[in-house]
Amino acid sequence: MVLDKLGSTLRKGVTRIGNAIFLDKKLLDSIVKDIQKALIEADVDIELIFELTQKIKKLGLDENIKGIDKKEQLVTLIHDEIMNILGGEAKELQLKKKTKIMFIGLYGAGKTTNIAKIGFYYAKRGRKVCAIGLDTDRPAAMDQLEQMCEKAKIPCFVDKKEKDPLKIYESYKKDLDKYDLVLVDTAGRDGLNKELIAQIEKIDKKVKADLRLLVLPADVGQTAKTQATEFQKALSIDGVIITRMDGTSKGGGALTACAESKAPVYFIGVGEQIHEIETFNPRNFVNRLLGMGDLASLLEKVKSATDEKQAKRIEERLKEGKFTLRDLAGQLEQMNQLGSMDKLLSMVPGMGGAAAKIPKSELEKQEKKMSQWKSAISSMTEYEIENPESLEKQTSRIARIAKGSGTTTTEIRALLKQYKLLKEMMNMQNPEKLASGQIDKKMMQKIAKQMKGKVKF
Ligand SMILES: Nc1nc2c(ncn2[C@@H]2O[C@H](COP(=O)(O)OP(=O)(O)OP(=O)(O)O)[C@@H](O)[C@H]2O)c(=O)[nH]1
Ligand SMILES: [Mg+2]
Repeated sequence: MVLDKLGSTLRKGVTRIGNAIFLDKKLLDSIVKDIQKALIEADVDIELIFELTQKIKKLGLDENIKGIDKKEQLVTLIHDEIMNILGGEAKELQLKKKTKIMFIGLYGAGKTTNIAKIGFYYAKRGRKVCAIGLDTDRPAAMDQLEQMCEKAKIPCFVDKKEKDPLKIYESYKKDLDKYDLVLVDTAGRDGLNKELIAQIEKIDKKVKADLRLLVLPADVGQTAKTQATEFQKALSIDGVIITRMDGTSKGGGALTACAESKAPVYFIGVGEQIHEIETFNPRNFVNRLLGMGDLASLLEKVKSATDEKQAKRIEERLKEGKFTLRDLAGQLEQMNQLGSMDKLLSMVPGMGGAAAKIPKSELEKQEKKMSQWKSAISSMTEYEIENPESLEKQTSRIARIAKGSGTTTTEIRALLKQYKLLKEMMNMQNPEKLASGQIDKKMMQKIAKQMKGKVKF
């Protein structure tokens, strides 16, 4: 997927918001910092990033909004703001029954390739498409268009000898009338200069294109703003195709820059193959970046990851400095609802990073162990649950619990060991520090090591 780094950071941010027990300033700062870094890497304008993250912080720190409401509003804000900087609500490219599209852009932007891609795209959707080559500047331009159109299986009109694009057009005019979508290839330049403007205007006077689409490569990043604005001023373009989104991390910059210069992006190129083109719609794009079909299902996920009562309870427990097997069981329960071990780890502030380093097979093994531990806990007496230390060296009690829960004494001991470790962790941290995700590094390493199975249970 394009912009996958930005996507994974945003998904992580949203997940951390959903899973957070304490959504405080430190946690928020750390999420905002990650989002900022990812947006900078995607080459998004620093001012846009600043505005966006200020909004997240302002809402995040608003004392009047609490709990799940705040989580929902934050996720909605991130979703909507990213969608807005990508261009907001957008319409699909509207084609008339008969449409001529002229492709405009600098050298190597992707005009010729995208004529074939878009031709292929619309031909598949039932349009009668053809292409015409009017790039008489570059020697191999006609051959390239021919080859590309052959791949797309669309007819293509070229003249390898004629040097006047207007004459080429005139000679095929009657043929072109038979098609309902005509794609016009034009020559590029190193930069937008008077000569290119004059040439395009001259061709367009003849062709009378319904749409002029600017082709921009994604690797220009946010400088796309200058290009889009200049082309818009000089040639009144109707929209943009951003190509090579697959080969750069700067695509975010190109997309947001076009949105800023009010040039709608209609398509993005995501690979060299003929079918590797996608219609661009900011809403769908952001939904995909966030890893969800739509905002509603994203919010649903955030809601189901939130157990307000559980969070309150743990918060109180931590403040009291208490942590019993019941709390551990509660966490296991919540983890089971969420469905995976890494969620449990990310619920413990500061543990998200450790979870990411654990291989999946190991997590599955741990999940199985967790379910055994859960049945072990349910075979204990109230007193044992509240005071797990009382079980230490009590071989007969441990054997009873093992038997009652269909596990082994080794597993019960492992559970007690894990509990001790977690308790140690809780005790070592003051609650504020823990809430902000500042878990002692050594302790985190110790837990991560155990989870990795280096310490045998
Ligand atoms: N990876 C990748 N490569 C692309 C994409 N779109 C175009 N390209 C490549 O970009 C290069 C330039 O594309 P062209 O279509 O020749 O560009 P042009 O604008 O017609 O260039 P000129 O005719 O020289 O002005 C080619 O090697 C294409 O294969 C894309 O979406 N992804
Ligand atoms: Mg070309």
